[in-house]
Amino acid sequence: MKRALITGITGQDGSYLAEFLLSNGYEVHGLIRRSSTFNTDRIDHLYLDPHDPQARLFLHYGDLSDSGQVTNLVYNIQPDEIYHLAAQSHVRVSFDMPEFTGNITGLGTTRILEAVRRSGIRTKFYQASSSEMFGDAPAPQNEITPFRPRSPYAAAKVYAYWMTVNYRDGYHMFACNGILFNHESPRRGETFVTRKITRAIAYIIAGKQKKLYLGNLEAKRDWGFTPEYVVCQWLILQQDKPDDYVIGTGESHSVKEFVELAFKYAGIEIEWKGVEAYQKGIVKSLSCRLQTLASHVKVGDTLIEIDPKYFRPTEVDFLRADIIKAKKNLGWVPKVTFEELIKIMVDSDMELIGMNTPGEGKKALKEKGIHWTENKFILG
Ligand code: NAP
Ligand code: F7E
Repeated sequence: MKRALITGITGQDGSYLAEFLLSNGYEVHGLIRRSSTFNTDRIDHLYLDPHDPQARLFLHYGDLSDSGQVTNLVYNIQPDEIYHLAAQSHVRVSFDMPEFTGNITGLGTTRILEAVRRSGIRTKFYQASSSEMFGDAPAPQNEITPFRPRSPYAAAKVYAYWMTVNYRDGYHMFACNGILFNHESPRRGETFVTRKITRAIAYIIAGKQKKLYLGNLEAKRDWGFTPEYVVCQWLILQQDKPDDYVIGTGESHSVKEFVELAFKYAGIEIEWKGVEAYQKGIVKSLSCRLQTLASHVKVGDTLIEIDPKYFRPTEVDFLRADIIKAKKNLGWVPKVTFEELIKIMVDSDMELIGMNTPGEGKKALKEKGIHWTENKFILG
């Protein structure tokens, strides 16, 4: 039985990766932070009491700022594979907390790499690198595109990227960077733009929220479906040689397109009025289904407004992945499309608030052999 250590197991990616590794026979260890309220929602469905002979998921307290604890854990667990996913991962927040972000998102990686080196164990190491590192480099971006980071978060990830390469070259470690473009899912944190939008739609329809306040609508991202991306994280560590890979869909869409399609799927057609960066999203028409479901929403209502507090001092305008290398070496191609991703997320947020959904998201997954039951995704 292979043994894996996941940092960031309570996050979006960590939870799907844990699910995937457990379903593939791994023993999984996760690093979690102590918090005054529960932070294990995303993995509760995987957890068994450690006394249960069936238990294969084990959680350990620790923090990326605590090198002693991290070193002890790596040494005691002796994992075959380490997936280092933990980070202060919010780009906007990194402008408010640049030093903290450098410490956790940047130096955190060095602490794990050093823990491996000092404990002398042989383990494969995965670093969660990010498309944000490309910043304003022209699209499409691939493994040889130079990094031009545009935020404290991206700068910290560039540092961690090069530390991973250095430990691979200098100490012959099996250390790899997965340079993942944005990936989303029903488990995405509520303050990232996709989830913020799909959740707001459910709340507006349920009459629990009046408006959605957003920042820059023109930014373009390459958005994929997270359960498919964690398979790549695993595939990267199963190759004969350690290497770095760009993972994305190869398609790019603006935040505005995401908003329009998500609202349309829920039954609300949006039109934009007003000046460039401060446009308002107004209800142009409503589907019959929506008129019955949410009679409080009317044609002419303003549902989306811009709040400048969500603008970033420096923005990344256009990201689109060139995934030729991943296709060739990993044999990986994403199945879930942009429109399907939106439907999956809207369905999920409507379900969470107790409403019937149009159901096309689930249908699309089923057709692709991905089973979505009780909060779990099982990749066929
Ligand atoms: P996420 O949902 O924000 O999860 C971050 C995880 O890191 C959480 O488990 C969090 O624990 C943990 N963490 C934060 N600070 C920590 C600390 N000081 N010590 C220990 N653990 C800490 O992020 P994600 O979307 O799953 O992304 C996973 C990784 O991929 C991150 O490194 C992110 O930067 C990177 N990435 C993400 C994307 C994307 O589109 N999602 C794309 C490229 C790269 P709590 O639950 O206690 O907060
Ligand atoms: O922003 C714009 C915002 O915060 C996407 C992280 O997982 O992916 C993520 O970083 C775009 C940006 O993701 C709002 O300005 C408009 O242009 O969802 P986001 P991100 O910054 O791309 C990368 C790959 C990571 O590595 C990160 O860890 O949307 N935007 N209005 C907004 N963004 C937010 N959050 N909130 C808004 O109201």
